[in-house]
Amino acid sequence: MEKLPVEEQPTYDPGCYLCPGNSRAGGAVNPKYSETFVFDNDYAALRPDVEEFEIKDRNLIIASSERGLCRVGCFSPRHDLTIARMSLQELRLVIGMWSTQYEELGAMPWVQHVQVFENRGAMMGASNPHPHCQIWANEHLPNQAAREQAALWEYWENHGSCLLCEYLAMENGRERIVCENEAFVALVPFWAVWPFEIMVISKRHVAAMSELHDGERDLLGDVMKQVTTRYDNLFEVSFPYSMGFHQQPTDARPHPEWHLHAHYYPPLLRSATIQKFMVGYEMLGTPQRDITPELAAERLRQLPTMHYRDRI
Ligand code: H2U
Repeated sequence: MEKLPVEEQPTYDPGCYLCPGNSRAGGAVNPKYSETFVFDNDYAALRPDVEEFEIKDRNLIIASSERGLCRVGCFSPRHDLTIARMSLQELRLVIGMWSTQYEELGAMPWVQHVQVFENRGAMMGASNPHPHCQIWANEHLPNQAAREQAALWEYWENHGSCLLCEYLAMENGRERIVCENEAFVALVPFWAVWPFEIMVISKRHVAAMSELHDGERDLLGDVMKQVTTRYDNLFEVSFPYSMGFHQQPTDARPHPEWHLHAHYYPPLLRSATIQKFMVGYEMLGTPQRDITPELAAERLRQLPTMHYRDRI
């Protein structure tokens, strides 16, 4: 159980491109924001004005252009905070920002999918400890969303009910649940491949964050704080992960099959420095688990709900 020294961050870092009042690449200057702040990514991977093209070479080499928009969202003006260490009031603003972005980008006639995600920690490629997320809006569904869409739709067609509602009912009271509140459940899914992978699923059948009422938004903040606090407490380190929300496509069609959820994919396995690598057999064969989902859930469940850095 190696432990890392606590990495203290200043509340404001003059060299940080996300702190209020600081400059970013290309000369833009952040406003002196006091709550959340969203801007167009200065190195956007997707652009709205890309020229349309298609490549189809003997059905083996196939590609087409993709229009899109990339944004960055700051959770707080404070450089030193993380979701686990933010108050429920502060998290309410973050969830409001995600919901507004989903609605605003999704309302563009050509945008079919909005992906909100957070890379947390250098191990997951985050460029900066300042609490932030990315938001990508696409002209087409990306692969993961398309696979989920197909599975949810097939289940809906065959059973006349929602796959995730049924799954949640099956998991109720069982050993893969990590924590829950009145509106959300956090569990290690039966099919998890990352050691401490978690899925957060809304109890009510809603397809997007924008359908949540105020009380449910607060409960989303609560469950996210519970999950990330347990993560941090596991190895007493600011736990790295990539997480993101899956919400219904914004293609202006009804999606009764869709069910709002978030995936957390953390890389750590045994300590603050021992990480799970998806290599060898995983790359060439299939992913395999080091610990069972039930054991992972039990370990996370048994951790204190108070953040280790707040303990005296
Ligand atoms: P990540 O930490 O998940 O990499 O997100 C930060 C994003 O911020 C990243 O996509 C962008 C990078 O392109 N960025 C700017 O938009 N402006 C900057 O001045 C630096 C980084």
